[in-house]
Amino acid sequence: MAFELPKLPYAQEALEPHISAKTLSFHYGKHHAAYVAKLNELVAGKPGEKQKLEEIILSSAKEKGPLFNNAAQVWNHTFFWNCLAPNGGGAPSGVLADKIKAGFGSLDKLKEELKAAAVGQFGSGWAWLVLDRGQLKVTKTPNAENPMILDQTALFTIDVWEHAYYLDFQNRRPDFVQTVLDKLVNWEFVGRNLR
Ligand code: MN3
Repeated sequence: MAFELPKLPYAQEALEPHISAKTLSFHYGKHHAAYVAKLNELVAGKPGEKQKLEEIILSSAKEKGPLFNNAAQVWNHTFFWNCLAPNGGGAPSGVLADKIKAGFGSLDKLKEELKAAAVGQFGSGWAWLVLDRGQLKVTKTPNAENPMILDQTALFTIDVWEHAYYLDFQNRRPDFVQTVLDKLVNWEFVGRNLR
């Protein structure tokens, strides 16, 4: 197997009561795993087998076909799991805190922008905090698209595909997003992505 499903950085029940073990068992154990399996199928016997995930994403970004979609979804989900932590939330510190204050005025303002992006993404996709030419920005992307293909550095993301929240929140995407922002963000990981 060229690509492997990375281990979750915490136990499947570790994000409860906010995100259930049942959601993670499907979202990580089925959806994320399926993207890895499909990617392996697509690169079998091809140059992609020996490429890095990032190389595949960048080289297939123009067509946005199955190879891009599965490779990018593998990357996006691995990144998303790392953006969350049991006992997450709270406030960032250090350089990240300074940059948030300079760029958005306050952490609350940043959270408002992230929520608006996440709720405003029509259909499936992702909301992001990115570094774009030295500036923090909030963005959103449809389907599997991500900041890498726009020459931006991803700092944080929220998956807003329905499979991310439907078992726990049903149609209430805004409540899911608010819960992630208030209770689960791993600000330490987000800050590390600045470097
Ligand atoms: Mn997902």
